[in-house]
Amino acid sequence: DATAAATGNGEAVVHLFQWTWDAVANECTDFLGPRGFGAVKVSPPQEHVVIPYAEGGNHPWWQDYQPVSYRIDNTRRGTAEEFEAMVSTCADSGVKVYVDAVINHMTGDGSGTGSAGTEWAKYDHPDLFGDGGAGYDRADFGPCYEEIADWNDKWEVQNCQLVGLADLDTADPRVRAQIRRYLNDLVDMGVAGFRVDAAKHVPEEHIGAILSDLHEVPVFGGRPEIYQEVIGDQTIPYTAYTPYGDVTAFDYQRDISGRFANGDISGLAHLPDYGGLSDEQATVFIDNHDSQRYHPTLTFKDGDRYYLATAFMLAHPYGTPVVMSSYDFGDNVTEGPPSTGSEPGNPAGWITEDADCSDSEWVCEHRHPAVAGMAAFRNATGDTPVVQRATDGASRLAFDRGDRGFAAFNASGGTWNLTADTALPDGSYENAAGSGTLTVADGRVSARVPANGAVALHVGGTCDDSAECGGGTDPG
Ligand code: ARE
Ligand code: CA
Repeated sequence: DATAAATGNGEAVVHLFQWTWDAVANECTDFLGPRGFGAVKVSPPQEHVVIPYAEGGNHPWWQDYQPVSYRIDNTRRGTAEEFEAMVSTCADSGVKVYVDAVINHMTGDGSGTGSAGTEWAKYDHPDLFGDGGAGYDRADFGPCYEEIADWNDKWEVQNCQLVGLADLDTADPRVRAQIRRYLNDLVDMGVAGFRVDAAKHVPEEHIGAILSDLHEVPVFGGRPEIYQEVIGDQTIPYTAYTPYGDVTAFDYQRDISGRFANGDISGLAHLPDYGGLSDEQATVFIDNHDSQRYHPTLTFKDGDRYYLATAFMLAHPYGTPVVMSSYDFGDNVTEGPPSTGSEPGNPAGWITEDADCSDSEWVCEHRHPAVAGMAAFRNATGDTPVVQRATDGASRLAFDRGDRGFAAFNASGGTWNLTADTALPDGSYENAAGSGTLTVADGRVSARVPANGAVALHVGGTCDDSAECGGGTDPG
């Protein structure tokens, strides 16, 4: 594929939520690698609780977030062999695998048998690596054994229990060593990064200690990429965690998704450091697997406007972008986390079958025509600065990315007939955020930007004289 040859793989991440390892591997080969996406974030790979579900025998997605052990040999998404094959297949396509690392806690109340067959109780996880050599017992949890009650009390938020999940004593060197062993085992398999789940609930200096000597990533080299899930507030700011890796910019998520939902985007050429997070420190996203259920400002259910926001995220240099890729969970939206067994309308089978983007249950936001070409745009534009070129009312915005790219966003219901200056070299360019060809002549571009759509042109996306533009691209 010419696109891959032209651009290589960059920083854009796709979260293939709940996809099986086999399906992720196929997507790396068929789509993510060739399109220049740099990484895929996968669901937590460790052994998890098995929660009986409503009729139909299905299980809720959130059982993944209750570790029983650090074995990866049997989760809802596949075997250890399939996991390792996925990591190497993705690397062959230049795509890094990022793991969702659940390190703050283990299971909730009760007891049972985990997905790989390990017996567990809330404060008893006797066999962490499947070799009988290490376990957690009550002394490895705490110091608080109650649920977080006062969210304005930093000590409670970090040491008590998030939704009743047994909170690990991450001050304890033995606990740190077990977590580090889990992460390093993954790195040794080729895992190149981690989303640290519930990082806000682990004291920041403990995160620093746990991550301090992670192994070098095979194939790609360097330390694993880290992004920490922190929903910052006055009690615990995002910036508490910046010494240890990137941090999820929920303030960006709320602002950008809200503005695209409201058609209020003309001021977005230059973005603030959301929550105090610099461009280099922020992980950005339009929605994630929690927000799309609990606070759904803008999701795939909103159609074109959602994809427009995602294209904007990929076109604008602020932060490291994560594209959400979902399964259709119907009308199942709640105001807060669901209680056990309370999620109706999540049909059996959806979250364990291999994903296939021709199957409507897997939404595959990352393959949408407004999104699919935008990793290549991001790769082509690199760190070049944003130069605003046009606005029209509150809902329309166009900017250059240095002399590497030009993009226009139209969050209104009518076509935007736009003529603007651009530093992009004269020539004919494929629209990376839609279809068709646009011409830059005498330093100006004219475009009909569709209602609730975008155009995005970049160097390397130039139409070859002989080739039909709209299919492939000419790397020359
Ligand atoms: C489930 C049941 C619970 C039950 C528990 C234990 O739903 O009723 O008590 O199990 O038996 C996911 C689900 C949870 C689920 C959990 C474990 O969302 O419903 O609990 O898995 O199976 C806070 C945290 C943030 C967290 C969000 C959800 O700070 O870290 O809450 N997000 C991550 C993941 C989740 C995951 C977990 C953490 C746990 O992304 O998917 O939970 O591993 C304000 C605060 C925020 C707070 C937010 C909650 O904004 O500032 O800090 O986020 O409200 O909306
Ligand atoms: Ca904790």
